[in-house]
Amino acid sequence: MTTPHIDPEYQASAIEPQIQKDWADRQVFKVADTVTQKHRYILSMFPYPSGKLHMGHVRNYTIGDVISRFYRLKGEAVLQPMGWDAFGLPAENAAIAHKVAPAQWTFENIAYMRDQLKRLGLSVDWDREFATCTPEYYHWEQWLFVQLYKKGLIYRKLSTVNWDPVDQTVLANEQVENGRGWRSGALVEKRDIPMYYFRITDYAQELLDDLDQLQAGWPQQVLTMQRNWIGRSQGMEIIFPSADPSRYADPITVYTTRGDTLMGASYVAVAAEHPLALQAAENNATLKAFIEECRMGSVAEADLATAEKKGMATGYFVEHPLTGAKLPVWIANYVLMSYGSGAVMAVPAHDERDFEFANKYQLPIQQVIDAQGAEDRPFDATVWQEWYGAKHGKLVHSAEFDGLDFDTAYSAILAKLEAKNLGNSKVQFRLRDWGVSRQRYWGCPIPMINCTQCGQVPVPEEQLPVILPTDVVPDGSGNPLNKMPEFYQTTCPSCGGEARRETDTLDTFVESSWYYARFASPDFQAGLVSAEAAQTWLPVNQYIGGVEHAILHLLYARFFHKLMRDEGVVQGNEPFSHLLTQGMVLADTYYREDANGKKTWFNPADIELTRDDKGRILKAVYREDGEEVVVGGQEKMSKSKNNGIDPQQIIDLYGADTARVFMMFAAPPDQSLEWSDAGVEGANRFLKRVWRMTYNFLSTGATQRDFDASKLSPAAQDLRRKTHQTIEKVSDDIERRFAFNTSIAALMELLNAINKFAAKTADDHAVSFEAIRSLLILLAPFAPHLSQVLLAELGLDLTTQQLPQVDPSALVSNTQTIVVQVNGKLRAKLEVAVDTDKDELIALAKALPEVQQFLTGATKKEIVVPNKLVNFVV
Ligand code: ANZ
Ligand code: ZN
Repeated sequence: MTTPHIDPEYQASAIEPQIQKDWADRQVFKVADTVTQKHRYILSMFPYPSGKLHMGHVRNYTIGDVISRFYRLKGEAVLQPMGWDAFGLPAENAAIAHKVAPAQWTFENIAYMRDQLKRLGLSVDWDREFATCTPEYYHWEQWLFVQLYKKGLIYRKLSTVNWDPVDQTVLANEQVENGRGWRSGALVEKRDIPMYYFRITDYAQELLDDLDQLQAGWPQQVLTMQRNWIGRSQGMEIIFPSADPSRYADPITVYTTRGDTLMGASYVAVAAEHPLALQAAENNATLKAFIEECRMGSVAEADLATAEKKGMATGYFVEHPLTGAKLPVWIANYVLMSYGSGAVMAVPAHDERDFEFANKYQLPIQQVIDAQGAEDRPFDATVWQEWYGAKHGKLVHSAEFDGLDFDTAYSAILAKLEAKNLGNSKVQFRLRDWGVSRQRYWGCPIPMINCTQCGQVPVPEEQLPVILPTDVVPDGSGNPLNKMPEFYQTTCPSCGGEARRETDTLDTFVESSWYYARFASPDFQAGLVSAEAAQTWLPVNQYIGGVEHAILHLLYARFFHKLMRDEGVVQGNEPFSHLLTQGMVLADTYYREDANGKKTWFNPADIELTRDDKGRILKAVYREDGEEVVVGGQEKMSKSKNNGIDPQQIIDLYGADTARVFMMFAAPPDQSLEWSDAGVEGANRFLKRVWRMTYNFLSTGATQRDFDASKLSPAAQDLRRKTHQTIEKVSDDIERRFAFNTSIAALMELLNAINKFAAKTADDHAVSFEAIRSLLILLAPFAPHLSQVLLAELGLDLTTQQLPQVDPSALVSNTQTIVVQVNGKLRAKLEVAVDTDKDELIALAKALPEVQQFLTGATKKEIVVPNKLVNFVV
């Protein structure tokens, strides 16, 4: 016996800091900007430095780390970086609340959270860390902005914002509460101010088409969300000439996907901002008031769809392009200025919104599509959808087009319109250009200069970056940059005259749209990313993050990749070849309700539970006052339900390895994970048992040694088989389907098998060694600290280990089951060695008591199918 020099008991707090220091000292996770060996880029969405880590972070970064460590074990060079999405509103809010500069607040948070991340034991190349709020980073964002502006891919136009008249500041949508400013409580007004826009619509078709390239690597659900957001629609533009050109010369163009219903158009509706509406309102105070009312309302599409339909006649008329009939033009609140041409041909019989509107204002409703079999029923407003159906069908009441089906009618009507120059085929996208100006301080300065002579002039490249002053404490009353002449006073690069620097900053989505590229060469001084580094590391092989970013962030990052590609900075069409969207982390909720129905939420950490023997909660008590609380069920961890569990507490109590194993074991990564104290304890127990088992093995003094696999005892062969089955399963589970939970379950089984195996001979110990070594290496992606310590005791350095290889011969089972029948009826089963000969099988079968009782008479025939069955015919 020998005494190992590790503790007999697993002490995470004693080993984790030591191992983390070792990784840092030896720079184990450092990779170069360019490598030639097989390599892989694994990226978890970088965090906003909000103050401290939450469980969602821990899950996200553990998933990325398990994948990174797995591929490192496969011998690949893995880039796993970490940084900070460091601009944004919370820093300004903190500044207002605590009178501390956003920069200081941000960097303090970063320091704290970096420490927390390091304590999770992530295999990150920390030399690549950056924060997006540093000039070294946003320099290149500004550079790209200038290039795109010069190319016409960025433009400036007026747009409507929420204006707080007391604070004299622009409010983000989430800062407006019930129509009032969140800080001042003043009634919010709408204002039109100039803003910069990225022409993302120029890329709409490509953003849609390239989703096909992601088919294999992205969740279907995310691809669908992207597709819907881009919203390609195939339709036609139809021109309705003015019926009275002396009053209004321009025709009205509408966009429709239902050209087949043209003969049922009974009025035309325009948006409140449509030029014709504005002209009609010039001498009409009621119309003017109505337009103003529409402008004040919500601009969210979802609200518009459900809002009560409202409208007013303009007094203008247009001509139907085919019949020449006079149709009235109405202003309607359900028509968006920002979609199509801001005008629709209304077909009340076949469009629900038009129908509601026509009923309300007594406008004609004309059926033009046949709804099978329902024609002769009288019209009934309450069942109109059933009556007409919104679907395609044969045309009726449509003159020459009667009887045609959708496709033929559509083409025939389009052809006729085209011949008259009153229509054309048209593709429309729901996607809008991306407005990026924010009237905020804590963001990347927009590199533009406003000159009264020359207009908008981009900052010359050699003057970049435009540096954001960092010693500023905003007080909530407008953008402080507007009060800093030292920032905004400048000269025009074009005429040399006095000019004013743009004080708006960029939407923080811009920083997160290209950070993945910067990580490939974070110190590169001559551009966004070096060509060689981009060539090596891009695209990201595996991106991991929350599904809440499934639309905007991913769309903007895909857009930026294409912009950078067209700028010659990166290659390829897409930034992320594979995407994993992690599920939410849920926890129990506890509350009390007062007489007014107001709920107070209690943190699970402050609740004492009494359970029955099946683990069901009998009673939940708030520790502070010993009184009961109501158990509210599992919900997403959030501030509003006060059910967040602080990862730090778990790490302090059990160690990072336990937290990691629990998270990976409790649920597949893309599904919700229910927090459970019992689960955490279970994970911890498992690691303790691994430690104990290894300790006991070390105590025997056995070491690695070769053995002849064919000469092992059956029990030793069984353990070998289990070992190699586990290697095969875990490798496959991780690589092919990210099934971390079943991988850990397999490792638990292997541990049991090792514990059950009573090693006696030197060969037995060698088989145990192989099993333990395999277990520890396979466990390393999940519990890297524990694995490294225990492997070191076995004389192995985890950081240079490779994934164990499956020995196919070890997988072959050396025994098998033989079915024993009497007169074709199953009577018993035999466990025998493979290829046991015929006579021995008969003898063994006959000896079985279950068989013997049927073999009383003479046996007529003995049938043996080798390796399968024995049948006695009596
Ligand atoms: C006539 C019609 C008849 C329509 C019918 C629908 C059903 P998607 O598929 O989303 O592109 N539309 C066009 N521009 C609009 C705007 N600015 N604001 C509100 N609605 C607008 O939808 C296209 C349909 O949305 C168009 O087809 C138009 O109504 C409406 F039985 O035209 B349809
Ligand atoms: Zn000028």
